[in-house]
Amino acid sequence: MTARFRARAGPAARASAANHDVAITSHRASAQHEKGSRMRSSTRLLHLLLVPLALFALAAAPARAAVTFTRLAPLPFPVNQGGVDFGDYDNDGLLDLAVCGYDSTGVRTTRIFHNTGNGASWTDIGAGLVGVIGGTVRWGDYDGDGRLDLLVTGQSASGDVCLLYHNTGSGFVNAGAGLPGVHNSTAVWGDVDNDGDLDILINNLDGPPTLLRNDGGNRNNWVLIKCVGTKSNRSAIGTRVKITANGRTQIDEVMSGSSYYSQNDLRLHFGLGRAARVESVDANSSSEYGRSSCA
Ligand SMILES: [Ca+2]
Ligand SMILES: [Ca+2]
Ligand SMILES: [Ca+2]
Repeated sequence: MTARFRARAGPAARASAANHDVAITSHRASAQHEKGSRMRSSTRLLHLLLVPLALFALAAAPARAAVTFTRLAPLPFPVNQGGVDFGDYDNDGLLDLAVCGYDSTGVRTTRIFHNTGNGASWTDIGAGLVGVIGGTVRWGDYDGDGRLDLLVTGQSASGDVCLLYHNTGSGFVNAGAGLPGVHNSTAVWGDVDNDGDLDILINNLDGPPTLLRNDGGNRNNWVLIKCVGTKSNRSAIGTRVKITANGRTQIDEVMSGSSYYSQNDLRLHFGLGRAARVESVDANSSSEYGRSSCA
């Protein structure tokens, strides 16, 4: 009896791979089948009713796209007491990586890794940045020239720092912005006065925040893009926006809660250099929760 039951359970178990509800119904019907003809009749009737209902439910259910996850290569190296940020500093369409913190040998470090294989391989570009811990790294185009610059905050070997590195197109140099040092806290970008350049908000440990207005960063042209989800995810987190202006294509993504205890302005800022118009804007946000519209 048990053997027959298990034998009948086999096909039902295999059916469960296609639909869990159908498999459970079949399994229970098989167990009751051994208890008498009256029960057999009722279970047959139940089965006859439930199977068409299950098939109807299958037909009525919205189709779900198959989802797979592929493990990529490990990120370049582990850090302790640090921060991380993604940004496409060389405008090749692949998000690159900035990292700061203690490395595996206990040395303070700040590094930029070039994404050389769609996330599968990374190359340390040897940017020569000041190493920090207890802080963060932030990509942002402070001068609107179309190339992402890097803000580095935290505790260096010589004290607390907030350093702005200018992206020259062939490397990163200290912009000499004279920003106040940040101790065990963070800094973020956002255009708080809506004048087209990115300002800086520093969240100080055990002290009031410091707001630094960018004066002169909007001498180049710029565009601010706000994305809104149409169903849920109203903040459009995860939306990737691609713009092209004067033949240069840039990408950015709406990110939330990134790096160290903080997040940037949810609007995406693109510096356009001398380009007077944006030739194309593309937002990729397909999901079962709806698409995003951007303005
Ligand atoms: Ca890149
Ligand atoms: Ca720049
Ligand atoms: Ca501003």
